[in-house]
Amino acid sequence: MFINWGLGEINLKIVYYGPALSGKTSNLQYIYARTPPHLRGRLVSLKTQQERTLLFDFLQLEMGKINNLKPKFKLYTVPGQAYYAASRRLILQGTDGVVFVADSQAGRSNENLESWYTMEQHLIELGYDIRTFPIIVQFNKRDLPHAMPTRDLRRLLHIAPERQCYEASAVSGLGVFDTLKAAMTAVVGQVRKSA
Ligand SMILES: Nc1nc2c(ncn2[C@@H]2O[C@H](COP(=O)(O)OP(=O)(O)OP(=O)(O)O)[C@@H](O)[C@H]2O)c(=O)[nH]1
Ligand SMILES: [Mg+2]
Repeated sequence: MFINWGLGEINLKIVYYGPALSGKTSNLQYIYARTPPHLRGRLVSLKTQQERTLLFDFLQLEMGKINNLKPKFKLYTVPGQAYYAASRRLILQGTDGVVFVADSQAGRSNENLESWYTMEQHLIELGYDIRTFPIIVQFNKRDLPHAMPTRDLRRLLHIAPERQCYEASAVSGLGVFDTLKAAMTAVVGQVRKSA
């Protein structure tokens, strides 16, 4: 979080994290396409020729005022491919919340699990208390025939029963804004608590 008192702005960072090809970039692309231009900046995507995220995607959104401060949400994605671990850790630095985008396909269990644990590891190393830190879980690719039942996904990732998870299909947009709203609410709630 960064407050610019001069401009009356509060900057909040949310990182979309998850395994390779789970749909992180697709979330940001859908949000960008469906947000009125005066509320959003450019979608910046640093990507490979094969449309894979190389470093990150970035999108800034503006919202109504909170306590007389105008919130600006900076949304980032991490690159999911295994060898970009250092970039993922770097991008998590200073974040106010995370959206974990899991791939619902049964064949992606190991990748989901590995990504979940390395995310927790990075957050702990960066000094976050993962028991209270806002982590919103999205089960993406619900439209695919081999999507696992959500209760199995919850069990796989050891997700506590009280944690709400969002089903999504990022290409069609199903659940994308529900996930985003939950993340924004959680992040703002956390800031209010610490203020
Ligand atoms: N059927 C289906 N395909 C999806 C969905 N979300 C994303 N995809 C597809 O999955 C592929 C990967 O999506 P991306 O959004 O680029 O995935 P990513 O998580 O950003 O991948 P990395 O940048 O490599 O980490 C693309 O071909 C998307 O069109 C979904 O909900 N359903
Ligand atoms: Mg990507």
